[in-house]
Amino acid sequence: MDKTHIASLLKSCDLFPIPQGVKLSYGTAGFRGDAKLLESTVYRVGILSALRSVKLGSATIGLMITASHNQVSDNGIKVADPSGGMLSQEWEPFADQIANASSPGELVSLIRQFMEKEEITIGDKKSAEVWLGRDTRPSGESLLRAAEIGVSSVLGSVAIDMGILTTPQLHWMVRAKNKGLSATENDYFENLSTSFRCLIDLIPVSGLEISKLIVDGANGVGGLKIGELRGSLSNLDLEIRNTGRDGGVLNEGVGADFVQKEKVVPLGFGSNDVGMRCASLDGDADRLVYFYIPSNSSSEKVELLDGDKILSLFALFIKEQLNALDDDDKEGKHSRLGVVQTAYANGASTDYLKQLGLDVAFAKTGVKHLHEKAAEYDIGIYFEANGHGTILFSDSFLAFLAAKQKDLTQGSEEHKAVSRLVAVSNLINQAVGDALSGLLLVEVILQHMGWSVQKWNELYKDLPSRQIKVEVPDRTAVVTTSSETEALRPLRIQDAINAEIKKYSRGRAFIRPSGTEDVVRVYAEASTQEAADSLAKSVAQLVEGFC
Ligand code: G16
Repeated sequence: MDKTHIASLLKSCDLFPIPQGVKLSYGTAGFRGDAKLLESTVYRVGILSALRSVKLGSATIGLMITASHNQVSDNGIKVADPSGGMLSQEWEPFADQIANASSPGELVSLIRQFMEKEEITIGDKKSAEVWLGRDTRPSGESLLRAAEIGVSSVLGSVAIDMGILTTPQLHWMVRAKNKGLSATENDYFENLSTSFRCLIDLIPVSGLEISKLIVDGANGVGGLKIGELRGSLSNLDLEIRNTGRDGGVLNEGVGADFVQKEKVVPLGFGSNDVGMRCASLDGDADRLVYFYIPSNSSSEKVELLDGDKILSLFALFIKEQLNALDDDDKEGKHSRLGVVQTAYANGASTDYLKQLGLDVAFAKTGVKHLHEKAAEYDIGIYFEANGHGTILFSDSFLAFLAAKQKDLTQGSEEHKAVSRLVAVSNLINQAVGDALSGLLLVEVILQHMGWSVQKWNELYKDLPSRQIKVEVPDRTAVVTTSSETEALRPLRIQDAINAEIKKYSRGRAFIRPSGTEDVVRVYAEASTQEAADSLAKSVAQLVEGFC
């Protein structure tokens, strides 16, 4: 970096003083926190993403301004790598360091050291491109400006504002752009509607009656975007509620996180919707859960079909298509199907997936961990119970499918199965979990099977579970094993948790510090709802006592 460049960096840095007494860390999904405290962080992540683009030969990097499921006054920032996946974990410590640098001088010196280590050189030519997106939070616009200034303060870097998007849209566009494909929002919509149509055309029985799906848009960007997409979809009867246009507050009593954690009816839904198939998106539309209000329900309770049930439906469908391939291919190296879950997966779902004969792997919470694991398979399906997940197809398996599609006789059962797999690989967002593409795949599979939401729910019966969040002075006091199923710190808390678990039939519980909110999360499972509630409560009390 020459003197002029350093001077310009110091000048722009002065515009965004770091808030006092705040320690930031690049968590499960980037930086999150009170939007009022984030300008300096976002500006600095702008610099990081420009450097990342230079390092990777001017590949396009994505920067998404969102705090997803968090309350509306929060915001956050996450970086999408050229593959469309999350920022390489190797760069996370640098993100932490620069976000916490206490003065412009320290920031510049950290950047210089890092550039030297990573052998990054910047010149006059255009050498970096960063695409910026934001959700509908009111704080998004000014934070986006801070990110732009951060990007532009690295010589030769260009920031492009892509407007209001869902997180998965930006990831998809970044991936497409770096593959040399056309990558506008229209391309994204067209890709979804074309591949959805293709799967609909491959449904064995035609002329089925299509029942209505009611979507809860969490008063966020997902409801708006699915509204834009609706016009180009046939064979889908959609009603969208909680679009944010009717005065509702983002994520407040609505959305996938609320419905999945509380298992109650979101605002805008009620007794008129009993038995209807309903879906909830989260604040930036990267999570999806389904639910219905049972007919015998006297309370607000819903029957929840969470990420585990979506995963099971996808696995069943993909397996059915693989079974239709001839024997050589089924046994061959190309048909390795695996699924990935986290410690939050309901025990009953894991049992079910194993009964299907699937290879079930586990990863830490956070899609970045599950994605990495799923990429080890020819077809890797990953889902967190909270509804965040997708399906990955390896390049070699896609090449194998393309060759098969050419060779097989059109209209044969095998050709149809191969065509379905190809269409799924186009429909599903392979960059990251995407509520919109996930929802379309669920809908087409239900039509393919001729199933109602109730029938789908019968795949297996969830073990009763409960999740609680506990506010503590310092959530980093809780340190877990890599599988997150045991707490290493505070010392002796795990022994106390184990003693509680022993009191319950089929009891299971764990704690972990949230990566997106200032809380410690408690998960408990047991043979009855009362027992799961009581186990969760006693573990939460232990957290309060120990932390
Ligand atoms: C983010 C991640 C998810 C993860 C969730 C957990 O979700 O993208 O993979 O499951 O955080 O958050 P925590 O660490 O607080 O439990 P989102 O939808 O908020 O981006």
